[in-house]
Amino acid sequence: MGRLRKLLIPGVDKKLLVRDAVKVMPDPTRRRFLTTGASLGALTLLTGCDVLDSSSAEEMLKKVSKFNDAVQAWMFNPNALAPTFPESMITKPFPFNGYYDVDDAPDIDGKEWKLEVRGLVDNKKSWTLDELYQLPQVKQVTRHICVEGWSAIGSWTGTPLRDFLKLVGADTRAKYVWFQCADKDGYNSPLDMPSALHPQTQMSFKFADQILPRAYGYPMKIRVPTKLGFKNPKYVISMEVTNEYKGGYWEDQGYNSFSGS
Ligand SMILES: Nc1nc2c(c(=O)[nH]1)N[C@H]1C(S)=C(S)[C@@H](COP(=O)(O)O)O[C@H]1N2
Ligand SMILES: [Mo]
Repeated sequence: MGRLRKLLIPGVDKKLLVRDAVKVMPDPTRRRFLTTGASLGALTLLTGCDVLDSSSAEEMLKKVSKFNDAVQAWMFNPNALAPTFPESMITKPFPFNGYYDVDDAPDIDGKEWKLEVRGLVDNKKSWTLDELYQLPQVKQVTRHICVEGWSAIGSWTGTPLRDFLKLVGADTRAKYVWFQCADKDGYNSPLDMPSALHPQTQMSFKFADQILPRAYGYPMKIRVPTKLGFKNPKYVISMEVTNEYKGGYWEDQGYNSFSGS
């Protein structure tokens, strides 16, 4: 009781909120939530509530206590679609996030940049940006959710990753697609193959109809709307199809690699 009272005052204690959410969750969901990381971001993903203020924290707890089979289906079904939104709901300005300030973000020359494709693929070629821009693209307005508990709606345009994997002859029975990025101290992230083949997972080249700005990952990011933000690598320089779990920047610091639907 003391804990709950502590939560309901303004200024939400995020750690306590996750603990309380776990407590009020119906049982099968609770076990699965715990095995997939039990993060504030996952709660945001599942309830649609941002919890940076106390009224939405209360709202979140209410929703969590009513979790049912539908929520579970969304959380554990690799084919479930992430919600899409009208363009009028796009968050402006869209936040930048990285483990450094925006001034230290990679400053990539698009003429020099190449995407290296390696591992279990028939065609181990490096792709120039011009070549990638020739591929068919689609636009999606989806919600980006950071593990820290904030979220924002944005519009990303690019090529479905599954189309690209098909084009390069990837062995889609492999376990992962592993991405490496250009950040100065490195950034990488493994994506499980079902999520890589998810129809909404995208190699994004544009944000809000403009060439992807430097802040958001120029020249290419991998947009995975069914996963938390840290599973959406920006400034990607290589992708490797592999059966080996190679770890990732945040995954190695204890964040659950599944982190999403
Ligand atoms: N290369 C790279 N990708 C990254 C990160 C990063 O630091 N470096 N941060 C991740 C995290 S935690 C988030 S929330 C999103 C932020 O994306 P945005 O700047 O487009 O909002 O990028 C993800 N991808
Ligand atoms: Mo994040």
